[in-house]
Amino acid sequence: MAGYQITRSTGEAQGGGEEKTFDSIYKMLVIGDSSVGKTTLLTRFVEDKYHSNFMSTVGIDYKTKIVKMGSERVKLQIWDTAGQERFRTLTNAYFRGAAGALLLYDITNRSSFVNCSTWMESVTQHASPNICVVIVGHKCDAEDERVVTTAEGLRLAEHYEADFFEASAKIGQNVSDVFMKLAERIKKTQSSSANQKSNKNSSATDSNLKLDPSRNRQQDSNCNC
Ligand SMILES: Nc1nc2c(ncn2[C@@H]2O[C@H](COP(=O)(O)OP(=O)(O)OP(=O)(O)O)[C@@H](O)[C@H]2O)c(=O)[nH]1
Ligand SMILES: [Mg+2]
Repeated sequence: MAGYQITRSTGEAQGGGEEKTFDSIYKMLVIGDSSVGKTTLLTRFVEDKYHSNFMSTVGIDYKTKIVKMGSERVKLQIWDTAGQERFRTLTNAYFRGAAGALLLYDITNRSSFVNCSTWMESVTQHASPNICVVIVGHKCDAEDERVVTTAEGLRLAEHYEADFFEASAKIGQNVSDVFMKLAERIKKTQSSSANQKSNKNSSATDSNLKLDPSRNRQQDSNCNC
C-alpha cells in the first residue's frame, strides 16, 4: 500500500465538551463511487457543515460521533472511503470488522447507481456475512437533474434486503436518519447473534445435563449393591 496516504482525523474533537464515555462501538463504512457525496454526508452528520467544493478523498479517513440509543451511549466510528478505482484494494481491506455499510449513489448519476452491484459484490466478498447495509440515493435536492427514480432505488434495496433512503447533505434531508437506521440495524443484528450464542450455550448445557443421567445410570449399572 506504499504511496497511499491514510489520514485518520478524529471526529471526537468535534464533540467539544461532550463526555467521552460510551457503552458500545459500531464500526461503519461509507462506500460508493467517487463524487456521490460520501465525505459531504459524513461531514454534515458529524459536524453539521456543508462544503460545495469537491475534494476527492485520498486513501481513507474516519470520524466518530457518540449517539444515544435508548439508554445506551454508542460510539459510531465511521470510515470515509475513497470512491476512486485506484483506492479499491485499500478500501476492500477496511471491510473486515465493519458492522455496517452505507452504500451511496447519486440520483443525478446513473453509472453510480449501476455500480452499486459491484459495491455489493465487494461487500459480499470482503465483509463479514452479517454486515448490515443501508442504501442511500444521495443529492435528492437536485430534483431537476434526477436520472434515477425513487422506485428504482427501492427495488435495488429490496433486492439486497437493505434499508433505503433518499437523502441530501446539501439541504440536510434524512442525514441523521440514514446513520441512525444503520446503527439500529447493527444493534438488532448484534443482539440476535448474542441470543443465538446464549441459546447454543444453554442447549449445550442442556445436553450435558441430559448426558449426566446416563452417566449416572452407567455408574448405577456398575453398582453391585
Ligand atoms: N446537489 C448536491 N450536491 C452534493 C451533495 N452532497 C455533496 N454534493 C457535492 O458532490 C461533490 C462530491 O462530494 P464528496 O462528498 O467529496 O464526494 P465523495 O463521494 O466523498 O467522493 P470521493 O472522495 O472521491 O470518493 C461535491 O462537489 C459536493 O459539494 C448534496 O446533497 N446535494
Ligand atoms: Mg470523499
